[in-house]
Amino acid sequence: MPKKSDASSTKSKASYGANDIKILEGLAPVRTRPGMYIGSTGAAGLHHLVYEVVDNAVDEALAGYCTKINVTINADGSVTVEDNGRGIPVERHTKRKKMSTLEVVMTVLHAGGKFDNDAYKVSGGLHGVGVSVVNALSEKLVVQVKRDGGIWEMAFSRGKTTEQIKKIGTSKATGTTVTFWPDAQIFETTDFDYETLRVRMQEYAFLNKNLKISIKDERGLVPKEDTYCYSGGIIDFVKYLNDGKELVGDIKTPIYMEGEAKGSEPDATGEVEVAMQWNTSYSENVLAFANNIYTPEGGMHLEGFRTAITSVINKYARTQGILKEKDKNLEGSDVREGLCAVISVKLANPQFEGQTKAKLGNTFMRASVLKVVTERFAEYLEEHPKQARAIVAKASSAAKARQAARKAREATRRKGLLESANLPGKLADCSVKDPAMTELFIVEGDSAGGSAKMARDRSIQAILPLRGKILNVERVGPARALSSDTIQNLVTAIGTGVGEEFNLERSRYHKIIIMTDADVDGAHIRILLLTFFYRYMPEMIEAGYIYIAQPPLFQLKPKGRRKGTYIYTDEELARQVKGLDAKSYTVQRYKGLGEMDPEQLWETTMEPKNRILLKVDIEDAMNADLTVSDLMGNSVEKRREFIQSHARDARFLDI
Ligand code: 1YM
Repeated sequence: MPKKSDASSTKSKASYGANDIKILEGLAPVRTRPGMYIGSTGAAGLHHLVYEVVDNAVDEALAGYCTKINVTINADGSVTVEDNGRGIPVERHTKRKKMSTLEVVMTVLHAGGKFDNDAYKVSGGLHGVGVSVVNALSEKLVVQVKRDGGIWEMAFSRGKTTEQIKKIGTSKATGTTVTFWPDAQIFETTDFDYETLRVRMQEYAFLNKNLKISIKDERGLVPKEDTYCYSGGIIDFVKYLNDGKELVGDIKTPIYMEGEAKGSEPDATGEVEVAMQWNTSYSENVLAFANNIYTPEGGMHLEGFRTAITSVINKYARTQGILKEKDKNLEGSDVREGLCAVISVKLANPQFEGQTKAKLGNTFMRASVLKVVTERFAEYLEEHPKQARAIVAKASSAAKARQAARKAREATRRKGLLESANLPGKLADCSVKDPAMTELFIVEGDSAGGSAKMARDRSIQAILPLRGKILNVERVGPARALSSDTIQNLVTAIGTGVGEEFNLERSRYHKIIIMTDADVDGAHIRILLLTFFYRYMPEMIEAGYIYIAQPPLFQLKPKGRRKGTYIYTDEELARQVKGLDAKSYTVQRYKGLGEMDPEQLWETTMEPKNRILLKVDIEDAMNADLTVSDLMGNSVEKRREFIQSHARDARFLDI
């Protein structure tokens, strides 16, 4: 029987019998090959220790006995995880008569009632290894259990018992508290990052409704604390992801579907939950989880979900006559345009596959998710005709845009826009043909373009002036984007093509340098260009081919001299003029590149030996996507804020 993932529902369950534990092996192998158990000994592995302990507490919540989990990064760098569940059993273990059950749980690999087939294990970290692994990899670990009216304590070092179980007090409450000091002999770093843990705790709270999770950092002068608890669970997760976005069909509350998962094998059981809501953007944001673990590579649950929504929407569109007999079916990518969804499945024996073990392999989950979503979503569409029409309309317009974009790409190819003979007239190309040596400056406006053409080293530097602003590709579909002259010129000059036809090897330059004015308009054009690259040529960013030039903001000139020093930031200017007599110098402020003569532009911004170039990189594609959508989506407020705060600073590169 699947357990409900509602942490507030308390169920009666026969209490754990100490006999249920299966004895496996000791902890020595964990210390010899830590990577096998926690993935790595870097920062990721270190944080995994916390998740492993929290997973135990979350399991207790899923079983219906725990409602609150507190995580604290202590002042000395250790971490404490506390729950208000039943407490790990402390009585003597039936098979290992000399040991308490608590000691077995802490010192024996894979020990735990959770590993029984009948008592099904729901949570469990990426490797599902349990708290004994954390013990093995900690210089010290202290566990306290409140249970049966008493408080019990035990201590360990590197997995070995250092203090036997003893009763240290009485308490009417129940729960488990684990404090551990990660072993510096094992980990490359033992410094926990609050943000990393905070984000993960918020995710746990979204995925387990009504479970209250607090996280605290007591290391700094000002302690940090955040508390999460969501009565809507993944419905609240989707609302959070869609915050500030314009919604399709006025569907203010995400569509929610749940049901049982069942396969033919006896242990193939679990549960399925999905929440989804479309926004008017062009991107897809579907997050799939299995047993509270994010599966970025997808897997069976995601496959079932995708198949279901595509077929339900097509079927509905046909029966309603929105799709005519001659019309082609809507494709998966059409129905997922603008879709934000969270899929969360919980199952007995999860199999994580793929390179990074980030893909769910249990095949029964495909059919289970397919069934739940097909039934529930079809019902939803029947019951909400207005919303259903809006969803189908969004998918149909995506299909039209897809067909138009294909035509535009074909036309691009037919016109030979990718052939160098058809390079845009505005491009002042360089003479060297080896892309590894050449650079393309994208310059705002014809006047700056003129200066740049005069200033450049024409053997290796090409100049492409852009007239006015480029389209916001976040807000128009690919058909419009690719038919714009400015974008066509850009694509042709670069030479790689876009979309399915993109080919990095055809890039005509290995440095594409965005050179815009240091004012608000310049900042705006820069972000529009970055959005274009992010959406249409992300490979160029990944290859490290996209740069931002940094022109100076000021020239500080001693009176009577022809030449002064160039200054690139406000702070630097303040530093330089401090203590100078105001009458002894002048400050020239450059508002635009056009104000510099070609010689100055060369010296300060283009000459390889002097200039400052900032490489654009996408460290975390998911965050980048959120940031770009935030900035370029519909929230005028966020965009204005951004432009104001970055107008004078070209170093906003974490986009
Ligand atoms: C801060 C970490 O480990 N909580 C926790 C663990 C257990 C129980 C309750 C528990 C489980 C069961 C019965 C059961 C564990 N028990 C075991 C084992 N928090 C934390 N809270 N009674 C208590 O699963 O039947 C392993 S974990 F094996 F002893 F049952």
